[in-house]
Amino acid sequence: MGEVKVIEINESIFADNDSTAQEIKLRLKDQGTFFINVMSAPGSGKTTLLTALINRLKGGLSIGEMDVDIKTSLDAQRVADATGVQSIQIHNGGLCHIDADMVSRALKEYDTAGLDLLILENIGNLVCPAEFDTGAHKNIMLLSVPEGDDKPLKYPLMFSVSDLVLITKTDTMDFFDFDIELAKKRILSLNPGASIIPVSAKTGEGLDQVIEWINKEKDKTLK
Ligand SMILES: Nc1nc2c(ncn2[C@@H]2O[C@H](COP(=O)(O)OP(=O)(O)O)[C@@H](O)[C@H]2O)c(=O)[nH]1
Ligand SMILES: [Mg+2]
Repeated sequence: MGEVKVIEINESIFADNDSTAQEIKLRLKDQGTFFINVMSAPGSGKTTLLTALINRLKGGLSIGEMDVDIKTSLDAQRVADATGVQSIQIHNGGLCHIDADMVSRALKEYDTAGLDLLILENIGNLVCPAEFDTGAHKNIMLLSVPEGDDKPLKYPLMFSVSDLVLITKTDTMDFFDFDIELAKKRILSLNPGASIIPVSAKTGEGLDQVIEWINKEKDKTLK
């Protein structure tokens, strides 16, 4: 079992989140690291999907992962064990978000030099994480089929700040009244520029498209 480093990061005392976020974006861009922030409600499939994506991407890219949770190192350990990439666990002192200053402090203890791709699995929550720029170049969110197609109406900010919305667990579509066209319409009415990809970590549906999106956005960001 790989050993996972745990970093305790408590609430930021700095109000100026956006300038810290800009510094992170520039610093990582300068060193050639594309940084993505992955958000969703608990249980919508972040760790499972990231593990599947990292296993497909790691042949061509050097990848690092950071997991934020209130307690346990379970997710970082799952990713490290299933992919072999370096994964660290951030404990954020019980908050429902992670902000740019907290990311910046975590990055002081995580040597990201040489990484092509850095992935942040944010804390499971559809409200707080959307309010804080983490310094990631792009935001990705997951909406799983069992959560329902009304979530864009209930949590509009999360859908508005996400560059890519993944509709996950599409293999369960037959068991839920999830109208995918209505979900897409609701997402696009909040965020006309969003990319939307239906995926299933179970069947592999959509994974190639997600990888294509990541590679394209990485090249655009780092050029
Ligand atoms: N049917 C199905 N279940 C999934 C899929 N992805 C994840 N799950 C299950 O959903 C649960 C939560 O997944 P997890 O990756 O821990 O979600 P997280 O809390 O967002 O990181 C687990 O029981 C997974 O096995 C999927 O594509 N299809
Ligand atoms: Mg998880």
